[in-house]
Amino acid sequence: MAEKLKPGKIGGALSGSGLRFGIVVSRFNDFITERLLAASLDALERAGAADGDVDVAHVPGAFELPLAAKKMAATGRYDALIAIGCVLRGATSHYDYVCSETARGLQLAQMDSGLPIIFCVLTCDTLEQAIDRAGLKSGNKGFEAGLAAIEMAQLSRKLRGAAASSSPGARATAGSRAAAGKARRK
Ligand code: INI
Repeated sequence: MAEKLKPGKIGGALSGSGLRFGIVVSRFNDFITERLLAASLDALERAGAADGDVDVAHVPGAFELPLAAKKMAATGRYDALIAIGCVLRGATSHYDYVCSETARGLQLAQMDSGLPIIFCVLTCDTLEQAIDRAGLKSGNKGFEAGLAAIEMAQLSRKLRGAAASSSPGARATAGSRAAAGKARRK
């Protein structure tokens, strides 16, 4: 066990103030998705996000979430996105295609854009399981998604700042600033 090493910690604070969020919500199973949306908005509001800094777009079903999220990311307006959906298993394999392509598409959109896209898509065998995750026995996954969006937006800002200050150009500028300071002090 390491005893002396104190690693630098880079964390995302849970403050939504000054950050902009986009939420894309599927209308399919809206009995569930609107509850997830309400809880996400609640988390953002409690953490200090302002009215004009949160936009909500609706799409027909979970399968449409990735394209809408990708287009929202391309606007450059947001610090993080939340994708909300609910896929319920039916009698055919349709469920598997919708689940896997939605997850894959959202991950691709996130990796291509570099913008955090929080995966708030319930994939349940039964309606009861979905209800449990939208405000009943298992809490509300929408609220958790709101917190995750804030944390990832903050962390991304910090990492962008860290990258900018450790780039060769920034190091050179910092180096010449230090040299100029030394020269002035001489
Ligand atoms: N979309 C969902 O969001 N949840 C589902 O449970 C679902 N099922 O079961 O079919 C669903 N299907 C629609 C799909 O997401 C697309 O909207 C549709 O195929 C049009 O592209």
